[in-house]
Amino acid sequence: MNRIRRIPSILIAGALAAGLATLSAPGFAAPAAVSVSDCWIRLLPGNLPSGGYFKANNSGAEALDLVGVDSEAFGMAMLHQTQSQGSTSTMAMVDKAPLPAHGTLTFAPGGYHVMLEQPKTKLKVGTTTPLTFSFSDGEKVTASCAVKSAGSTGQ
Ligand SMILES: [Cu+2]
Repeated sequence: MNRIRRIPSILIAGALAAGLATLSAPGFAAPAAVSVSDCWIRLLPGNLPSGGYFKANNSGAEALDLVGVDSEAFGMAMLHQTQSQGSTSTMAMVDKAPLPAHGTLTFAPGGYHVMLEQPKTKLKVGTTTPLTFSFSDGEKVTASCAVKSAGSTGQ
C-alpha cells in the first residue's frame, strides 16, 4: 500500500517543479535576480590565455548555476577552476558554477576563473570589454570588464 500511496505525491512534486520552471522562464517578466560586478580581465601577452574574474550576486530565492560566458574579444571563454593540492595547482574545466539563492559566486585568482582564449582583437590595459554571463534559468547578464595587466591581482 505504501508504494501505491507514494505515486500521487511524486506526481504533485513533478507538477510543482514544472510550475516553478514556468514561472522562472524568460518572458514571464520576473525581476532580474542576478547582477555581476567587479569584473576584470588579467590580460596575458600574445596568445596566452587570459583570466576573467567577477562577482555574481543572486537576490532571488532560487539557487542558480552559471553555465556559460561569452566574450566579444575572445573566440573561446571557458569556466575553469584552479585546485591546489600541496604545492601543485591544476586547472579543470567545469560546466557550471553554483550561485546560491540570496548569495554570491566569486571568480578570483586561485579559484574559479573564466579562461579566455583565441583573442580576436588586441585589448589594451586600461580599457574595458564586455563579458556576457548565462545562468541556468536562461537569464543573461552583460558586464563591462576592466582590462588589467598580467601582474594585476585585481586590487
Ligand atoms: Cu584556466
